[in-house]
Amino acid sequence: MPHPITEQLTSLKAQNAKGFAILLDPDKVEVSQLEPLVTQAVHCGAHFFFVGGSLLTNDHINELVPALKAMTDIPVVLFPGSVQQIVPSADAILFLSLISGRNPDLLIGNHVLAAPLLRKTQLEVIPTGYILVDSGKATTVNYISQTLPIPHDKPDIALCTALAGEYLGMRLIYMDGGSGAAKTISPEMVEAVSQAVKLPLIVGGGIRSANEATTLWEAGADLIVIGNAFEKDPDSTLMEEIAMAKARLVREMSE
Ligand code: 1GP
Repeated sequence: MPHPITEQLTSLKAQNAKGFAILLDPDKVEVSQLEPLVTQAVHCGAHFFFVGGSLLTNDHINELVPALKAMTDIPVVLFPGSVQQIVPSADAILFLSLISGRNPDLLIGNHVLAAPLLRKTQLEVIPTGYILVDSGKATTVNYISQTLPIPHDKPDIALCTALAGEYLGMRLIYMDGGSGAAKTISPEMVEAVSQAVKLPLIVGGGIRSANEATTLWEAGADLIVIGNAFEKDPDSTLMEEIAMAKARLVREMSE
């Protein structure tokens, strides 16, 4: 079976191309609001839509994903908080192992429940080492996962965790401060991980400006993920600023 999304992420890393994904929380985004967002995402060259949440209070995800797919060729990647968030019409699913935690359900239990459902779909399943990092306040994902995030100032723990994920056969590492994190993951930690592992590195949580995005890209993130900041201010110029910062950085790095 082909792995186009994994290949896209691998080539982002290989070419030092940098990218950004837009995280949509199906509880907060209505299908009727999608059109301007999709237009802006296409204009700004967003690489992916990530869809999901650690706690969903309705089943809007089942409408949101097909609606997105009907509007755009930007790949839609499930970022699931639970087995209920498997939507076959998406392009891929991050098969998240919460390797910073010690909750067996999030290391293997939910995966066993999801496996027979995934088998019936064409979704590209991407084994992802998911690492939560303390980023200033308790986030929903910390509470719902009942796990302890890695302390913000302990890059060595993140490095060893990511490396273990690579040795276990993960295809991606996703370092997350959690949605609405008070501060982003530190560039020191991102740099330590990016220098140790060969896998594409996704970084998210609390990114609110083009400067923060640039700092994380420079530290070694291949793809950054932004949810809250785009959600809170859909008419702002942030997405445009992020796209320009990315273009500037890629130009500087190639000179
Ligand atoms: C959360 O990484 C994502 O899982 C994005 O976080 O909503 O804070 O941008 P924000």
